[in-house]
Amino acid sequence: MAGTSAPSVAPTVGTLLPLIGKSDTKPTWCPGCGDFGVVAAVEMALKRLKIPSHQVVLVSGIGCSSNLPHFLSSYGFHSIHGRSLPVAEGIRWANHTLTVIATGGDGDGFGIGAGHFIHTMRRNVDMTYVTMDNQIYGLTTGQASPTSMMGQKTKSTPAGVIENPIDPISLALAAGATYIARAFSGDVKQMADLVAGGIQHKGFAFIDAMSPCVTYNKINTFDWFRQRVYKLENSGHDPTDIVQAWQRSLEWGDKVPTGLFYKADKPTYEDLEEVLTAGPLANQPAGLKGRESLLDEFI
Ligand SMILES: Cc1ncc(C[n+]2csc(CCOP(=O)(O)OP(=O)(O)O)c2C)c(N)n1
Ligand code: SF4
Ligand SMILES: [Mg+2]
Repeated sequence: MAGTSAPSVAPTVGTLLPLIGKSDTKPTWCPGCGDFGVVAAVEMALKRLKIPSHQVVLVSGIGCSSNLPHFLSSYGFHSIHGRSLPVAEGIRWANHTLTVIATGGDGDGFGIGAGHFIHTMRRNVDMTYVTMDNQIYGLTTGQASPTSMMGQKTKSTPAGVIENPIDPISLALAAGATYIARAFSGDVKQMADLVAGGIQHKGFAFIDAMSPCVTYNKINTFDWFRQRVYKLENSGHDPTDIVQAWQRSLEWGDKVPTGLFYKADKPTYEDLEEVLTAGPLANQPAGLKGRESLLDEFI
């Protein structure tokens, strides 16, 4: 797993602790897959913030994109399909001094994991979630996902998708995420800025990274996005105004906004959970009286 290999980055002066770098495991993604841009952006963001790699945990579900934690030198947890967020929340609550980043695909996060997505946002858990949204199930070879566009012909929809797609940005606004952004794998610098902003944000940060699947989605390609994307930061958008954020979130088609839609400062789950005021749970005494006999019984 990612955490077992030595980071390829030299320690920085001042921290004396290794920063994140590539692991010894090389990505098996198809050449040209958008996910290469996402792993590069996550690495850039963490390096820029100088967070030592042993304080970072990358958590994923299942999918091509969910292989990401293997490729960086932090701790990692490759969980099960749709469950990256509950696992990441558990890690955060066990030790809320760690930088926890959940990653995964659109199927993972907005299909099977949709319930977790909503509840993690309404709790405003202080963590970052980066979805690699290719609008398709890549790993299982090209079925429609919750973000596939109406009419798209896929392996599971030979006559075209007849369901309305989920808009992750509007969903995040409705559910209470406090940092909501869209990035594009064709602009790694902007994505790194947005991921770094999300990590620094106090609260649940969601970055929907449009990350084309070059093998199974022949519609939402790099060119499709390049012809449509424009940056919110260059358009007078005020991310503190939720009404403006709602209006921008409805734009999808001829124009696709990228950047920060919304940001708000609100108490986090960790702020409000009284038990955590005594420090990370991992450092608190377990307080299990008679645990020796319990262990005797089970070990
Ligand atoms: C409980 C469960 N249901 C279904 C699957 C099969 N499965 C694996 S990955 C996947 C979808 C992957 O799509 P996405 O999350 O968008 O990731 P991508 O491969 O596109 O990056 C599915 C349905 C599974 N592994 N576990
Ligand atoms: S199938 Fe698609 S999502 Fe999976 S690695 Fe290949 S290009 Fe990427
Ligand atoms: Mg996908």
